[in-house]
Amino acid sequence: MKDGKKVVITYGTFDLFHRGHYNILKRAKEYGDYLIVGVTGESYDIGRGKLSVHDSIAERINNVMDTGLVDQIIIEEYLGQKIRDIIKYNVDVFVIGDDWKGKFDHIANYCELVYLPRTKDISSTQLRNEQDVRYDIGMITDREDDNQLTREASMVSGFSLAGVFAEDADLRQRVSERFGIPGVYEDAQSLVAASDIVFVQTDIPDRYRFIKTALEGGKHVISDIPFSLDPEKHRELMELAEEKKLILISNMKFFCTQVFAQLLWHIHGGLIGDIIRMECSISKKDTSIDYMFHELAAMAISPIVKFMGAGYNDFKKDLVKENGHLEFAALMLNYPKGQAVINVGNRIRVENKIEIIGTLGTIKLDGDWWRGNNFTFTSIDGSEPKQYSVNYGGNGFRLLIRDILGLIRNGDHIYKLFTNEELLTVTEILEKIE
Ligand code: C2G
Repeated sequence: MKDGKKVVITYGTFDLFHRGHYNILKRAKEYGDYLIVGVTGESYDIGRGKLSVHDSIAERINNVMDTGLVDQIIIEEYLGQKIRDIIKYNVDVFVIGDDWKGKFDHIANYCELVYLPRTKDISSTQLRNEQDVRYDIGMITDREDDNQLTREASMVSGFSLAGVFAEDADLRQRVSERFGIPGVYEDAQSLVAASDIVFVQTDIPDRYRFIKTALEGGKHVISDIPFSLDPEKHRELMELAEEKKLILISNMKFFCTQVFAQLLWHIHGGLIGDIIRMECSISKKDTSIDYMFHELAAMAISPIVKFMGAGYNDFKKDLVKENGHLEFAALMLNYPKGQAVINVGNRIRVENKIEIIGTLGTIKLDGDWWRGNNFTFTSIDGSEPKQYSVNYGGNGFRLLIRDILGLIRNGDHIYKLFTNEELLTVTEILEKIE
């Protein structure tokens, strides 16, 4: 395609298509004869932290097409694709809004570069904020070191921070000031009343009662795991959430990642065959708190239960204690067809990893596997190992919030990717450790 025509290209998400989008397409077209528009793909947007896109890619493409200004649509799938597109489509002019001024200057090495002024007083973000029902998240905490809620909040539109409650009055004040959380509440009930979703971030012994308070107050709950060390209490919370049709979701961001979805597909889709052995290891240094051990263990047992199920035949453990404190545990679960090994180190270092050996291939996640950034698949057919990686930015809390908003908007309360039944199995295994 060229035939003496001057080719112009521009890019965008074009969510909730508005006059700002129309204007830039119209002015872009004036720079040439043939207009190509790169519409961002969903993975690409997630990768660059745009998690709140409303319209599907099909809707966004249709809206761009309906302007009648566009000659060709392409999908932008990865960072850096623009240069390849400019060469591939023999582009003469690259046009983009001046909100990107300075960021794309290197494009001038490949074609003419034009920054056009943005249309004032309109944006997709503003439209999303006007359209979306907002949900308030309140935090019940007993620590001030972890700021995942406020840090990640701004990445997903549709929710805001309701406030904070901590039993220690000084602490709640400090957390509010330090992280800019607006409301400070003097009791858990008032915080619950002011929230739509309650994030329980306390040590294990306090979780059960705070989760219960939130559910009894009719609010959705996010909590670190385990919810309780007592499976009966876990069950009680689960039943309460079910009865009230409320979301009770674990703060296991791993299950919200694309990497996890791909793993699930490989494993449950039979691509690695039957699992012969799965090993999951985790350790953190400087964890002086005793129940941190159970927290780490719960994290490491969760993927085992997810991929291998609850149907194990027997359980073995090997524990190392120092002055009565659990420092290391190797847990072994024998399944009818395979074996799972879980290594948990508290202060004692074990290499963080997940390794899944199947009859047809092996999957490995090295390092901080719970972040769900990458894995390697090696087939027994001798072909080159395949690397899968996805970057989403942040620690994943934004992905969890996105999934919760999805559930709420669909009028659903069950998180199918990791259910509370599955987590109950994890709690039951934890109970066997000591
Ligand atoms: N735009 C505009 N005026 C507005 C809003 C947006 O001129 N009020 C322009 C933007 O500057 C951009 C285009 O419309 O050139 C599409 O905007 P978005 O959908 O917000 O896309 P964006 O995130 O800017 O993606 O690879 C993607 C591109 O880098 C741009």
